[in-house]
Amino acid sequence: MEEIFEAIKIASKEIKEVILLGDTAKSENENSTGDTQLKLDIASDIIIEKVFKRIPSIKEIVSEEQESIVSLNEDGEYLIAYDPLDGSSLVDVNLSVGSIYGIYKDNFSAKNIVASVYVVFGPRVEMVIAYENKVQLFRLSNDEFKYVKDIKLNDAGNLNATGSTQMNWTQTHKTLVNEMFKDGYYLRYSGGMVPDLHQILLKGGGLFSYPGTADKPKGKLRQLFEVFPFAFTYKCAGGDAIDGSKSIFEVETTHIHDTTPCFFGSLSEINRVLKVYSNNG
Ligand code: P6P
Repeated sequence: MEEIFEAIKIASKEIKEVILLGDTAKSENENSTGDTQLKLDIASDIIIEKVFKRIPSIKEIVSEEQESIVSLNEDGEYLIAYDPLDGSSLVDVNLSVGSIYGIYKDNFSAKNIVASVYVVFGPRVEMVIAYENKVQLFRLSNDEFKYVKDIKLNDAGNLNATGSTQMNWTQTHKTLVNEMFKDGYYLRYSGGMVPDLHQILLKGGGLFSYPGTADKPKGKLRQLFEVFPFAFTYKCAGGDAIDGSKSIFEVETTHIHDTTPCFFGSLSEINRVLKVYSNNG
């Protein structure tokens, strides 16, 4: 497992340079979920696949930017699903973006995730590893990722990251969000999943929601590449993640690019979601 973390560090240093110098124009391609790919997405994907190909313990990889699974080593132990540069269009407006990695055993499913890593490319480059019930923060300094601290969520926080378009929210979701703001929560939402979830973790608590909506009943965020890795991180940090009614770890995957409604947070906020969503049907 350590060799995978080291490979992600190597890839992240290269991706940092691509972000600084790279071409942020749109490519001619679309990914498997219809998003127009930026040249940054494709460049980041190539960097990550290149470093993963050198690791014998990796059996398969699948990228959000590619249609299908890539087999690497028949006797490999781990399967990795990754989003090479989530929110990449935010680079154009100089906001933070990130890479997300879910590391699985046996098959790509919520119950089989064994580690997660994400990297935030912002004013600083930071990497968070969730493994063996620990969440550890590393920061890039003088070309080396240095350990900073362990991350733990409090029971409750005061940040509220409200994803998707409000006009498409259900009445239940509107009730949840409005009640939180009435209780004094602060709106903190950049449109980048990685920095938005990173902020809640570092500030000790709150809620990030990307619910099912009228236009996207199954949500927008992808199970394998985005939701399961962050659910694992939040769980290891003492919080939790649900789809509105049940644990994210009970969500079934039928296709590698499936999405799911998702709520990540400290325990108090997750319990609030369960209460509002169960009371309002
Ligand atoms: P919306 C970025 O495109 C992304 O996939 C996530 O990083 C982010 O949380 C979400 O979409 C933002 O979506 O609909 O709120 O703009």
